[in-house]
Amino acid sequence: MKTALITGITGQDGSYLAEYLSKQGYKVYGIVRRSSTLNFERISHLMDEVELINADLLDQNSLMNALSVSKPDEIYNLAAQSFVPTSWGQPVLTGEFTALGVTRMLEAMKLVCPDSKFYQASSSEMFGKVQAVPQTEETPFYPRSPYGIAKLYGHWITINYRESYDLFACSGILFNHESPRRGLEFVTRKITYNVSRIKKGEIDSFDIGNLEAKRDWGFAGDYVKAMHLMLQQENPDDYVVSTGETHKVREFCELAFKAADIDLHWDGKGLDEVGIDKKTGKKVLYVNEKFYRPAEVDLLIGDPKKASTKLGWKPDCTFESLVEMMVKKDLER
Ligand code: NAP
Ligand code: F7E
Repeated sequence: MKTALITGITGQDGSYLAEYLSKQGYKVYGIVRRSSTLNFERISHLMDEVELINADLLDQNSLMNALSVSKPDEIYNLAAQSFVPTSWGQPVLTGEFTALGVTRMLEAMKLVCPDSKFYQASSSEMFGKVQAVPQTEETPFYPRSPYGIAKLYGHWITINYRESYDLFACSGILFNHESPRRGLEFVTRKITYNVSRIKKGEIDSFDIGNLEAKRDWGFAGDYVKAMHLMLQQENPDDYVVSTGETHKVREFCELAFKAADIDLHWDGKGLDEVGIDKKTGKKVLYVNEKFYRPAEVDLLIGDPKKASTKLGWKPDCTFESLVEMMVKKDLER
């Protein structure tokens, strides 16, 4: 039986990965940080299958202890401060978790279990103001937020430990991936959750930011399979994981309302733009400057060719079925 340790197991990806590895017959450990209220909603159905260890990315000894206890064949480093707007409000903390946290994990691995395999959760946010379209493993980076910059540090320190100490360390450059378990502050879940509340008559409308931003959105359940595949290869390497399609936030809104049987049309321009329910004439969506970012990433679209040819990975869930799945789950909630 193989053993895996997941940091960030209580997060969106951690929960899907734990489920997937457990189904593959792995013994799964996860690190969790202490909080005054339990935060295991996403893994509540897995509590008999995973073993949790208290540790924090800020605490080197706790990470070393987690590795000594679990003796993992594979380490998936998913823990991070992952919300981009928070990274402007808390740039130093974001650096501590999302950048230096990676070095702490790699140091712990080097000292405790150098023969383990390591996966680092890198991000398409590292491409930021994109230098090529579509983005590949060779595209130069130009991050646009403290989060993107912290991820870039995590990416390079992973490569550096691989080259310096011959560790089996891989970095997955994952483009946005979503699910019904996505945090409510991210745009996709914010939209599907609030559309479901409008449909149920709980609210009349909600506010949104930049409708023109374009993202390459996939399904988290597909993407965790790529993480696992990277650690099954003969040699460690870095891979872009994406769908190869891009869509505007505006399109996501239109499809989400449609999935709840509401036809949306737009009126006004820029900050005065509103989304209107065609049938009732009610204003259901307002653009609000508050959700604009100090520096935006306008366009992301990844080329998943390397992951497809070398890992044999491809996503199953389409953009349309992702939106429908998320709205359906929120309506059922
Ligand atoms: P998420 O839902 O925000 O989960 C983040 C996880 O990190 C949570 O389990 C959180 O624990 C944990 N964590 C945060 N700070 C920690 C600390 N100091 N010590 C220990 N654990 C800590 O993120 P996600 O969407 O699953 O993403 C997983 C990883 O992939 C992240 O590194 C993210 O930056 C990266 N990524 C995500 C995407 C995407 O589209 N989802 C794309 C590219 C890369 P609590 O529950 O205690 O807060
Ligand atoms: O924003 C625009 C916003 O917060 C997407 C993280 O998982 O993926 C995620 O980062 C876009 C941006 O995700 C609102 O301006 C408009 O252009 O859902 P998001 P993100 O910033 O792309 C990457 C790959 C990661 O690595 C990150 O960890 O949507 N947008 N209106 C809005 N965004 C939010 N949050 N809220 C709005 O109201």
